Amino acid sequence: MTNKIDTRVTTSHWGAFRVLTEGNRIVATENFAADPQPSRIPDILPAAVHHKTRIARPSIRRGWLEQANRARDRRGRDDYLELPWDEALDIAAAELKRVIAEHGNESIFGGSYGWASAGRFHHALGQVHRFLNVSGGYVSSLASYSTAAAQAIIPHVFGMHFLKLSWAFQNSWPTIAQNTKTLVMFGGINPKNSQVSMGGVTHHETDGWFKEFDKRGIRRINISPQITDTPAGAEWLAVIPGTDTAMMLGIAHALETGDLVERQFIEGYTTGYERFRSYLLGETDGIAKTPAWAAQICGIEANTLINLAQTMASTRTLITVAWSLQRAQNGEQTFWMAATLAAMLGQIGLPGGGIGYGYGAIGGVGVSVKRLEGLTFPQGENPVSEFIPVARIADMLLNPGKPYDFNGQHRNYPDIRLVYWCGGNPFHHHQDLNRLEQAFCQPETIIVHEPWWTATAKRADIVFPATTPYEREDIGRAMGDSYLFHMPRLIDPVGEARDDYEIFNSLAQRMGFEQAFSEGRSVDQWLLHLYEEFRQENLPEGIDLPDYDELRRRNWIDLPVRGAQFAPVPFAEFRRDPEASPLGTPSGRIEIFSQTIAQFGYDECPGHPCWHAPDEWLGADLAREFPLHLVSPQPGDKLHSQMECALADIPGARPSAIEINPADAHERRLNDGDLVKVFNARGACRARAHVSNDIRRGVVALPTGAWLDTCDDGTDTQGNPNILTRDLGTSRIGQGSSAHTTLVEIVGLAE
Ligand SMILES: Nc1nc2c(c(=O)[nH]1)N[C@H]1C(S)=C(S)[C@@H](COP(=O)(O)OP(=O)(O)OC[C@H]3O[C@@H](n4cnc5c(=O)[nH]c(N)nc54)[C@H](O)[C@@H]3O)O[C@H]1N2
Ligand SMILES: Nc1nc2c(c(=O)[nH]1)N[C@H]1C(S)=C(S)[C@@H](COP(=O)(O)OP(=O)(O)OC[C@H]3O[C@@H](n4cnc5c(=O)[nH]c(N)nc54)[C@H](O)[C@@H]3O)O[C@H]1N2
Ligand SMILES: [Mo]
Repeated sequence: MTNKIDTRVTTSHWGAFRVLTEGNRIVATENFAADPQPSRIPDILPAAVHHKTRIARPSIRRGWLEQANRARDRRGRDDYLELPWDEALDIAAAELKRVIAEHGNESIFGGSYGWASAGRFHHALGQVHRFLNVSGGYVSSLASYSTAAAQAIIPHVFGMHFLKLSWAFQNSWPTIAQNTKTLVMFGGINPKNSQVSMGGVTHHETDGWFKEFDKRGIRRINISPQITDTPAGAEWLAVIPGTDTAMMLGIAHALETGDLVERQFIEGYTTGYERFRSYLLGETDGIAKTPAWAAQICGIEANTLINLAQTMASTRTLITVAWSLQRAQNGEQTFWMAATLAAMLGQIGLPGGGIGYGYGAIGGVGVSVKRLEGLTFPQGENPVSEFIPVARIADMLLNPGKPYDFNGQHRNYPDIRLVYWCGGNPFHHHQDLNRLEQAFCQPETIIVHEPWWTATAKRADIVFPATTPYEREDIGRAMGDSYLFHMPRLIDPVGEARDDYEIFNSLAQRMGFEQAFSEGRSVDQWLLHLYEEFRQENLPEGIDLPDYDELRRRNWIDLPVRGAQFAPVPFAEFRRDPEASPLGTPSGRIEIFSQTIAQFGYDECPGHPCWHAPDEWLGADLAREFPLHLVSPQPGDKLHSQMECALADIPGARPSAIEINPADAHERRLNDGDLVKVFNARGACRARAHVSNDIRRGVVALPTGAWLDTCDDGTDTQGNPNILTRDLGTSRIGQGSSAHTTLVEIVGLAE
């Protein structure tokens, strides 16, 4: 050990940064020089990596090991025995073999949702999926918590995968700056969120682009319950949460009746407008979706909606929708209705016009970077075809065999005996955590790999301590980013932590399929192999990458894949010639009416976008008992629940702050900084009141990310909103998370 300070650059979901190490400790981090607006998330990293909540050794839950029925209901309340690696691996391998022999691989849930860490080889999800695939397969999960509803609806409307649309069919920031005159942002565009991107974002550009929009006089309209959802200077329409579809219908009505609809676009590029129009005008249900009708639902005045319709029709307008809007009941309709509104304006396919989803949600959206494929740890094929829509985890565990509908399919939940989680934190990310708690009592065995004692690790039977990216070597690269990183091993593993790869390799050895899992390669050999493959694949593209040793020496390289030529105007070819470049929908056009969806026969959707009042919103009967709408956005100071332990140590930082309007605070005799209890029929958590005019009356915002920690009466002491949220699918179309459809009440607590 020396006292010399070493510095190397690494990357992460929140971008690149320089790490200062002293011997085996990370002592500080510094900005990456080329990043115009570096994230502050790395500030907490030194404390988090060496935190006392790191899992030191393999641990097995006492009740699971010692009791005949495995004391399944003691999960979360049991203590752990620390075992030597070999013993713990023997036990885990024997248990996996037993479950496979007795119940088959279709009784193992390996969906294992989560963001894990950046790094192409050590990506925890790729590791667990490959391992379970070679073991004979597993029940997987489909889509993501982020965009499950969008992933179901967008293919019906635009005929392509939502992720393809997100990456390759969006106006780039420069195109917007040069062409857009009105930027209408449902849910805002928040630089707090574009701090991160899956795998990394090296240049944080969002704030910079908004300064540019301001300079160019682009009108910016933030439609959101929180003014802070868009950089300062935008107009704010403080919409009632869950009502954007109604608001869009009101605008659509003003377009239709004001003769502002681009009929040529509707006729040449869309199908089903007439069916939708009948609904819009109230011919089908007797309710005309007028601006006045919309106003009493969404809380924005009718005149404002009419003016907005006129502005949108008379200027180059880009409508953007935040992902959060589809993490709500019938979130599919919001995304579909936004597309319909854009189609009515007829600017889809024009530079800076049309529709865009997820700007600001993550850093990679809107950048002009060629998206390179490759550099992924191969996962192999899953011999088990069974899956669940990702957010239906508690439903699945609680209801084996029970039927449910999903995107036109009738399905049944599988009977799960063993859950394997690696790289995610369901006791942070899932809704209605009291219900998940019950669900987690069902399986015979739960295995988790984690660096930290998260709420999920504390509910597992077998816990393997995993390394963080700073304790292993990897290669970093992300979609929408031009950089390629060598991620050096900066310190030795903390405690007895091992890489996920090594853990799986040891299990595979004990289970008799080591060769199939590792292909005989060490970590170093895999890195070299994956890199060389990537290098060869890119040669014909004219991208000449240095060899691996040279990449290691240079630490990072900026690839020549950034520039306007890599960001064509979305739907321009379709607009030029819809016959020659049809969309992938049944009609080849944008489907405002979808026969496919109509045939599902779901009463929540007749086949065109429509408004249904959600079960929980400010206009619901339930609002008499629970009069505040809870939104639970992503935290600005970290990524989800990652490294929360370091933030929670800051005096006064926990429980988390809940933003509340002064009028709502006054009614409850609350002052800024007061300790409060947030509750509804599902559960309760503590929080600290942050009284602010930045949030609409009747709405409160509590970010995600606190580590669930319940006291004796079941109240979470840290401020995790998911003890309050509802665990019902968005609709039968997408079955996504509907976290934002939640009503609560707040009372002050004595300290
Ligand atoms: N109420 C509400 N809930 C939400 C949302 C919301 O808007 N509102 N948003 C949802 C969304 S969009 C998402 S994406 C989810 C996010 O939910 P998650 O993705 O589950 O959240 P993370 O905290 O990123 O969890 C990753 C876990 O992996 C661990 N980890 C990191 N690196 C490694 C590694 O190398 N190996 C192993 N084995 N583990 C590692 C981390 O310590 C962490 O515990 O939350 C969802 N939940
Ligand atoms: N710093 C940081 N950045 C992140 C993440 C993180 O954990 N930390 N997570 C990343 C991930 S996994 C994802 S999926 C994205 C998520 O990106 P988004 O889904 O876009 O972001 P959220 O922060 O969940 O929500 C954005 C805003 O939507 C508003 N909102 C909520 N409900 C409604 C509504 O009904 N109508 C309207 N108009 N507005 C509403 C809320 O005020 C909220 O602040 O963020 C990514 N970026
Ligand atoms: Mo997400």
